[in-house]
Amino acid sequence: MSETEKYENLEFKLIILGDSGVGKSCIMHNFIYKKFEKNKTQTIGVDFTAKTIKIKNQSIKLQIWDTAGQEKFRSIARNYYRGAIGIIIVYDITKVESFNHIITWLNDAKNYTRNESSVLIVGNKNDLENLRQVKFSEGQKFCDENNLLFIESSACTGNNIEQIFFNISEDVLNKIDNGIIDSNSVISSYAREMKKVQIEDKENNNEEDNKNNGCQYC
Ligand SMILES: Nc1nc2c(ncn2[C@@H]2O[C@H](COP(=O)(O)OP(=O)(O)OP(=O)(O)O)[C@@H](O)[C@H]2O)c(=O)[nH]1
Ligand SMILES: [Mg+2]
Repeated sequence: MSETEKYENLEFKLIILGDSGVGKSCIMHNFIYKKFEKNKTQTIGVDFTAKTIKIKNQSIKLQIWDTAGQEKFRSIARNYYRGAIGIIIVYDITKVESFNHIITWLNDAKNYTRNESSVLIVGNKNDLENLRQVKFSEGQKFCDENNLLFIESSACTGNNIEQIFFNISEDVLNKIDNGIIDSNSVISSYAREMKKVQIEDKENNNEEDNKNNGCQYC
C-alpha cells in the first residue's frame, strides 16, 4: 500500500450479466487485452479474470466474472453471483429485446448478490449506429428511473470500455468512503484470513495477560 492509499488490499468482485451475444465477453477481453475479438465463442458457464486498477490513488483488484447469457447455463452462473459488489448488466443497442430483458437480469442479480451492490447498465455495440434500436435517451431514462448507473460502449472500437470498470468501481469506493459498505467486506480473502488470525492472536494474548493479572513472573 502506498502512503496515500486509504485502504489496504481492496478487492471488488464484479459480475457481467446480460443476454447471449450482447458482447459481455468482448467487453471483458477488450478491457484486459485492449483489442476486439470478433469471433468470440459463446461462454459456457462462467469465465474469470482479474486486473488491478487505480482510482484516486487507491489500488483496487478487480475480480471479474463473465457469465453465459444462454438460459441453459443460468443456474450454473448464479453460483458465482455470491459476494459480488458490482453488477454490470449489458444490452445490445441493436437488439431491443436485450434491453427489455434488463429487468429480468436485475431481479436475478438482486436475489443473489449483496444489497449494497452497485449496478451499471451498459448499452454495447454503439459503433453500429445505423442498426440502433434503443436510443441513448431511452437507456438513460430507464437508469434514472431505477437509480442505476448508465453508459454506452463499443467493445469493437474500445469506446468507454475502461469507463465501465472505472465507473462501477468508483461508485463502490464512494460507498465505502460513506460507510455504506464496510471496507473489511471487500478485501482479498487472504487479507481477511490474516486479519482474523491477528484478532485471534490479540484475544489469546489478552487472555494470557488476564490469567497472570498482567504479571510477567507468574
Ligand atoms: N459491432 C460490434 N460487435 C460486437 C461488439 N461486442 C461484441 N460484438 C460481437 O458480438 C458477438 C458476441 O459477443 P460476445 O462477447 O461473445 O457475447 P456474450 O454476451 O459474451 O455472449 P454469451 O457468452 O453467449 O453470453 C461477438 O462475436 C462480436 O462479433 C461491439 O461492441 N460492436
Ligand atoms: Mg460470453
